[in-house]
Amino acid sequence: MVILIDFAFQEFGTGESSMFLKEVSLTKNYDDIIKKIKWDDFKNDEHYTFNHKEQLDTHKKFGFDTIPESYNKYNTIIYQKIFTADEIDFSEFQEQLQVEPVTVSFIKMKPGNVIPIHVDTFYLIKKKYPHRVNEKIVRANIFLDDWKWGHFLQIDDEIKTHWSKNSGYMWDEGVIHIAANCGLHDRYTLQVSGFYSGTQ
Ligand SMILES: O=C(O)CCC(=O)C(=O)O
Ligand SMILES: [Fe+2]
Repeated sequence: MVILIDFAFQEFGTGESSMFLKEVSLTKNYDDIIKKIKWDDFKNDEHYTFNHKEQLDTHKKFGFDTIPESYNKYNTIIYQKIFTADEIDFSEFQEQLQVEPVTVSFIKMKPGNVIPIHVDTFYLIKKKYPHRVNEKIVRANIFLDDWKWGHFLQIDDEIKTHWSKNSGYMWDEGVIHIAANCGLHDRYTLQVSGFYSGTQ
């Protein structure tokens, strides 16, 4: 077991040079948008099943040849509303995050659910823009509420808690992460994925 942890640390430890990770924040309040969404229409209990294959390599790095079967469609449910540019102001993301958004979404995670260990592969972005795959592709993941007990985000080997509403992190495909709601309240996040135009 110790050997596995060591291995994981070497692969994904903070010294990993290909890892792009920074703290980010937004100023707009999204409460009204959250309230208006008919969340039940956006239930996705196949998110993890769908991602199984592409995350196998991630899991192998931690010593698992398969993804543990105890993850299933009952404990990996997310509600994900994807926005078009008509529905939400994309210019904020360009100005405040220096990201040219390709996909923007809100995720609601009810208590008792997790998004197991994974990396974001940006598969759809790469497919849509094959001539831009050499550009820096990132995801900003912003908390839409103040931290509540039992709400976690693990990035690499650090567990993040006690966050403030509208703060978050931006990462690239080299950054392994986990989201979990072991609390009593719904957990809300915003994802902005696209091309990073910042300098650092
Ligand atoms: O909700 C979160 O904190 C993380 C979401 C995530 O990992 C993703 O959308 O790829
Ligand atoms: Fe992710």
